[in-house]
Amino acid sequence: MAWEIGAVRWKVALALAAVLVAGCHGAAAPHAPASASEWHGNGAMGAADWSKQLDVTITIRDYGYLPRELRLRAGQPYRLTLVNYGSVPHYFVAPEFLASVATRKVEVREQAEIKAPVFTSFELRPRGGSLDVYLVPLRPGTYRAYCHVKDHLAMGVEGRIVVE
Ligand SMILES: [Cu+2]
Repeated sequence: MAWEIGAVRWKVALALAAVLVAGCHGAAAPHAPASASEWHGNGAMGAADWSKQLDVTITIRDYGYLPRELRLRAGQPYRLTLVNYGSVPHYFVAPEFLASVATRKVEVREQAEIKAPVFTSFELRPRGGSLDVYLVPLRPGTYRAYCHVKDHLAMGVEGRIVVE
C-alpha cells in the first residue's frame, strides 16, 4: 500500500517535471539564444575590452530621434544611452538590432540593472527618462528603431542604426 502511494507520487512528480520542462521551452522568445555562449555572442562578450567602451546617445524628442542615423562598429563595446526629452512617453522598438548584439546589461542609473539575453524594446518616460544599454554589435547591417505609440512614427519618431 505504502509502495503504491509512493509510485503514484513518483508519476505525479514526473508528469509535473515534464510540464515544467515543456513550459520553459514554450516560453522562450523567438530570438532567444539557445545557450549561454550564444548569449555572450560566441565569445564577443568575454573578449570585449570594456575599458575601451565608447559612449553614444540617442535623444528622443516628440518629433524624432537624434541623431537620425547612428553608426556603430561590430566588435566594439558601447554604452548606448537612450533619453526621452519629449513631453510624452516614447518607445525605442528595435527587435532586429537588439537581437543582433551581445547585451551585457541594461542599466537605469542609480536604480537598477537588468540582465537578459535579448531585449526587443524600451519605453522611456517623458522629460528625461533614460537608460543605458551595454552592448557589443555583432552583425553588420542597417537596423530600424522607432516608436510605435499612436501616430508617433508618422511624426518622425524613428531612426536608423548602421553597424559596420
Ligand atoms: Cu513616441
